[in-house]
Amino acid sequence: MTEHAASPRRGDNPAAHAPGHNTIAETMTGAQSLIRSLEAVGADTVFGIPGGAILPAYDPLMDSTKVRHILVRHEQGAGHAATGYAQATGRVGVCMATSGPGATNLVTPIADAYMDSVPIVAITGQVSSKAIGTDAFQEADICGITMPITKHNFLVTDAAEIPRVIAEAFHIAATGRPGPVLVDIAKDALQATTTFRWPVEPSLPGYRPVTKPHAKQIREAAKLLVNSKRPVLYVGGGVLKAQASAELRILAELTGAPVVTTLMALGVFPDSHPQHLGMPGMHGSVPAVTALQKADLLFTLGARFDDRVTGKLDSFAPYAKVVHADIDPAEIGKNRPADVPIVGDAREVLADLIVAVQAEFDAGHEGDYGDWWVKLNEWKKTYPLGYEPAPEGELSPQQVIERIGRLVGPDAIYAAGVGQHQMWASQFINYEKPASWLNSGGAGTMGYAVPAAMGAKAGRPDSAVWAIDGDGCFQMTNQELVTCALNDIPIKVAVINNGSLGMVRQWQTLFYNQRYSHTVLHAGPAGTTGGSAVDDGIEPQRWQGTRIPDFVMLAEAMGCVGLRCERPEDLDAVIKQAMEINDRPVVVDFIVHQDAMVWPMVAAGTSNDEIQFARGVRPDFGDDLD
Ligand SMILES: Cc1ncc(C[n+]2csc(CCOP(=O)(O)OP(=O)(O)O)c2C)c(N)n1
Repeated sequence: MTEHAASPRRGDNPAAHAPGHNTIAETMTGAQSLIRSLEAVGADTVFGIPGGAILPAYDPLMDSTKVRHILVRHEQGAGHAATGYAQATGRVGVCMATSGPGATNLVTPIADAYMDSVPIVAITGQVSSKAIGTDAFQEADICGITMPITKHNFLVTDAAEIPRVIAEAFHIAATGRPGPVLVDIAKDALQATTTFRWPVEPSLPGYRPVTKPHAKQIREAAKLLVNSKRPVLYVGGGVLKAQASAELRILAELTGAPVVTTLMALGVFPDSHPQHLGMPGMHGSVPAVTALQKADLLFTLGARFDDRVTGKLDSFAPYAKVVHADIDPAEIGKNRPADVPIVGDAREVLADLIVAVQAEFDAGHEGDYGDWWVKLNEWKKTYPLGYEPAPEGELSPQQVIERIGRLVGPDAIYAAGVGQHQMWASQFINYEKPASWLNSGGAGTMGYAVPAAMGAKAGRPDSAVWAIDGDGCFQMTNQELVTCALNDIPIKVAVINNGSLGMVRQWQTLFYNQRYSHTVLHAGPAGTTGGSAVDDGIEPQRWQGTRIPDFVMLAEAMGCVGLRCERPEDLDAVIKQAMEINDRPVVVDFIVHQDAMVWPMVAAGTSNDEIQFARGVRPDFGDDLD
């Protein structure tokens, strides 16, 4: 894996990776041409499962010394692994599947990557070109199906097109706003004899993402920033993807403005930095949420005013002017009008802003955020993130996650599932570095964590990779631990086992009168699975001793080490034990109490002003800034 070029990074022209730029023209099959093209663009890892239509491609894949194929257990795992690989490495992730059900199993991870702007290329086999449209065996119109969830997709029926399409697919995935690209190749195109030519000239008329921001807009933005009294740098995943954390830090420290990082941006600005207010949004910190509400300027960088951040849109940040910088012009003004729109790559935007702000300073215009910081520091002090201790003798899920973060440290990669554990992992682990936090933010895909962690570990084998998963999520994709065990991908999985679909249960507690309809996960004796109308206190006892599945046994059956931790006094020792095992994947079943809730919270559809610090506790800000 080390002796060949890495996969293309964002902005690269993949065709330029051809060795020495000497033109190659060799006769071979379309399938061989596909593998040669993947080698030429620098793809080093492909996650996939073969089947009839893609089978011709698997034959030359066997001989490739440059492309490592990892045989997953489910195509969904291949897709999330490609995403995790891409998020952890900054390179394009690749997954491969056969036609029909193989391809449709990729739909969820493709949609997921689309929502989170992750660059992946999905390659699918298609039935022979003459059979397309005949309802042939294992035929699915995967281009039609993925049209709205891919940045672009290709149907290839002519073998000669394969090198150009692969080069274009990688280029489109990685440049501009990154995203998933699907390449569907008919079986007869893979089998045909063709000429592999490289390098190829991508032919993408009309595709020219604007990366360089407009100088006038940059000057306007800098002026607004130095003239504002209550600015917030509202930072989203675009800054992470542009690999612009160094520039962000320079701008933040130059201006002294407070920073909030969204769920997709955690790690791009160190959590420990004194100017960091935390994460905004439904489960964001009180200082971050409130700072946006009270701000007079939202300085928005690579963020998209997602509804989980804005709460009720028409009451979001009512006093703020908006600077909105994004690589995708379609995002600007989509949810909130921008006073200063800036289209460009976040790294270039930030670099230009640093110069423009410095010019304002040199002209004697410096922002004074002193009064603002008095307020912000007061909120930070009064409303820190915290949690209620668990009942005596029980493990609190927040404490488990916090201790993992402390003991494992900021050099590791953490991948979360979706639910309460995801929010606690965003709140109680300190992210100090980019690409250390992977999660499914836009789609909220349960089952993301294990395969994404697998992909991250395959891409960065020297980093410790922990999946923080819920017991519900884990039951969706845990089979990829078999893949990990067989392919020397020793990830760690912390199952935060509260015996329920915790986040849904939390909403039932708060909004459905504690009627726990179908959120109890454990299968009790004599068919007590499914709906439990009220929490009568009987279910949890029945559940004791009837662990179905038993995650420790399940882990062992999949070739992993399975550990269990049930008592607070064992917590650190069990985490350390897991950290020391590096020859196999490890699963730790943390049995935590089931009634913990995620706070702070802005209930869906309500205003961010309604934020609750804890259940029924509204912060008191006074009204001096209103
Ligand atoms: C594929 C999918 N199905 C359903 C949901 C809805 N959902 C969101 S969170 C959640 C519960 C997750 O439970 P678990 O994995 O145990 O995590 P916890 O909330 O208990 O930490 C569910 C069902 C989803 N996000 N994704």
